Amino acid sequence: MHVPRRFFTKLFILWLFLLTAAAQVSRAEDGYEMWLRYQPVADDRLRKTYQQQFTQILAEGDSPSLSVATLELQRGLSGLLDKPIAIAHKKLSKQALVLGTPANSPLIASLQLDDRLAVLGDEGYLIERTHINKRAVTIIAANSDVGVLYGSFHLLRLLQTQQSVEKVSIVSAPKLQHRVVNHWDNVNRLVERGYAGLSLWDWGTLPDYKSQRYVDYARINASLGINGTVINNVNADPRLLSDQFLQKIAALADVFRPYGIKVYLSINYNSPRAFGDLDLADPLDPRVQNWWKERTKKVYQYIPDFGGYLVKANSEGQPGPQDYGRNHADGANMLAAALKPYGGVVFWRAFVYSPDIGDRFRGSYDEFKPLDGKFADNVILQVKNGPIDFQPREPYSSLFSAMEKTNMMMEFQVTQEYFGFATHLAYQGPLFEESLRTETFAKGEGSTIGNILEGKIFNSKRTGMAAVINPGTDRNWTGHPFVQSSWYAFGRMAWDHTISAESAAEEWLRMTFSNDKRFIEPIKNMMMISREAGVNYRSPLGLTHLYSQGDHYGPAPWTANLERPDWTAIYYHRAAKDGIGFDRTKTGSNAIAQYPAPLAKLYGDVNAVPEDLLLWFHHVSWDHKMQSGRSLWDELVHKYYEGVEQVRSMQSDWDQQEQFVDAERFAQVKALLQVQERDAVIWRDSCLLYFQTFSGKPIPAGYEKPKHDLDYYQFLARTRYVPEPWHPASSSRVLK
Ligand code: BDP
Repeated sequence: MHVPRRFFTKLFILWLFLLTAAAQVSRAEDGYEMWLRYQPVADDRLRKTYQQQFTQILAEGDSPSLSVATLELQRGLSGLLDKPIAIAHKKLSKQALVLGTPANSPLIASLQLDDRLAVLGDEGYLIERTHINKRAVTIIAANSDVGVLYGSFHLLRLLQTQQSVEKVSIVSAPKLQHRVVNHWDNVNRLVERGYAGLSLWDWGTLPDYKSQRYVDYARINASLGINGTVINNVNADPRLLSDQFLQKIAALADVFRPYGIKVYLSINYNSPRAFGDLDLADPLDPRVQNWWKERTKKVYQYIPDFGGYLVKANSEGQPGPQDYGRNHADGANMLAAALKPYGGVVFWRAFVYSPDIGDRFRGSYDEFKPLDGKFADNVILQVKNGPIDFQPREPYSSLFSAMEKTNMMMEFQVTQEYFGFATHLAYQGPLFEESLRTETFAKGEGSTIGNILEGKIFNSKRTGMAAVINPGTDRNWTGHPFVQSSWYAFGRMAWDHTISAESAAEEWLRMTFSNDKRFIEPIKNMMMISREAGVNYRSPLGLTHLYSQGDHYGPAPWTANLERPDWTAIYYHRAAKDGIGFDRTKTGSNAIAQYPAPLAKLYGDVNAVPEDLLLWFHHVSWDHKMQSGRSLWDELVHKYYEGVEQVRSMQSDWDQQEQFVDAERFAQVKALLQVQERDAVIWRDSCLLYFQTFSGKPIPAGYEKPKHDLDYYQFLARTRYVPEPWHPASSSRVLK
């Protein structure tokens, strides 16, 4: 049969067409854009409505923040609407988007919004449809240009998540003042607990070269309303306070300033000694006080809007006021006095646990409670979520309900130090939500952690929330693409602590991947179970810290005999023939007494305590009867197996999403989930086989058998690969 040549030509053209189409569909995305992708709105009808509503961006004023807001809107709208959109500074056209403050925009001023704006403070904004000069417009108005920027990101988020904005009317203001990210970056660019490449800050080329990454980093944070960044590790290198470094840091501050982000520094308490200027760092010594005044003055010469200092003192070997027989308040207040003339603040960390305290849980309360009311008003105590550390589940730190006369802020961890690093998928939104919604009964009902942070319960003057984040030089910033989602949830909840983990997850998914319902529903559920899965296969029912020293990746519940007992795993689980768990009731360490009475009562009652905290507070027998009717041992087995099954269900949820996700991110997440499943099995088997040596009970019928014996898992733990590219900077370095 003769086939005409034309046929082959057509076939070739068709092949070319299909190839290009396929390339478009699966356009590789590497996650760099995070949630600011601004892809064309897929729903045609909606895109057209948006096109009609936004024909022009009109910004009358002129300031760095306003101009980054305008450019972001232009970039966002042009992408989402799939058509170029013009910026104007004077002439108003129909269906314009008008932005500004009454002070810099006569058009906004003409709307007489003063009363409504008055309650929104420096950072709030309103977005609405209205008319100016009889023309229908959408406005973003605020008291400050940064407020306008936040409003711009909010509007873009509405479009990115495909909300109808024809009748938009939004009023928003942050509930907390200091919304801060913490970097644990060392000067040598290794990031403590980072797992996503090297530090973002390229000290070698700063201040001359300002990488685009710094700008994009600022955009990402500003899109959430984050207004502060502590750029270096709490295990701080004193060199950052030197002139050389301050020049470099000033360059970063210049990049961040238009985005409303202030720079803060972690300081080393020994700095006056490290610089070789003094031979002591006693906060009550006038020479030391003067040293800090002078250095701080220098800092402000370089960075006029510098935020302040974050301090880890007398904690895990770091220097501090106690080295001179002084207390934390003496230490913090001395720095506060140096910062005060410039409006700076001290974030003083409460993460302390002295080696001779019997129960580490009690540590920070016992040290700080006696100092309540003694801190200067520009000091904020930065308290970790849990009384121990950033464990997968902890009860809240008892300081939150106890420090009535002290400003306090929350410290969360977005980087997954205890959640499988950048390998496991563990959305932290549910953890943040659980913590923020915890009822403490500090002043009766409604005394949730969120309300305490907001200042509503103790009338605190300064409020805030911080998170340790991990972005590094990895293209997608965070290593695992889903670590981005925890950063996102943190930022949203720092703005408004009542935002739910579920809605933050949904927003993030829509912006980061797809608005398709068939994708969102299963993957949102996957995210929502991921934290609990991580708890279940690691340390269910209130167990905690079953890692080996330093390596916080895999299981080593048998870890014993270290320099300090509270660095071992056996210290935490206390497994023995008679049962398991840490007795923190009256018969034990009585740490429970640090909580308000109703909670102490609840947690102290072995039959009433929420079961997910049972072994935090009680040492119970292996036969203890659980609500399910199972014995404690059987319940433990059940939970560990459930964790593994949850990971398997996460895998199958993800496997079905190929059509909605670009090839690169799809393959990466799929592969990482495979690793997670293998690790979850290792966790489960290691822990159960080890605890079995105490309980003496079998794994009930019906469960798959552990793959190996205990020896095998112990050897595995000893030979495990652990990325640990961090080494705290030397604090004893002498600079002169
Ligand atoms: C611990 C980390 C350690 C940090 C410390 C801290 O393992 O790397 O330096 O917290 O928060 O959980 O200071």
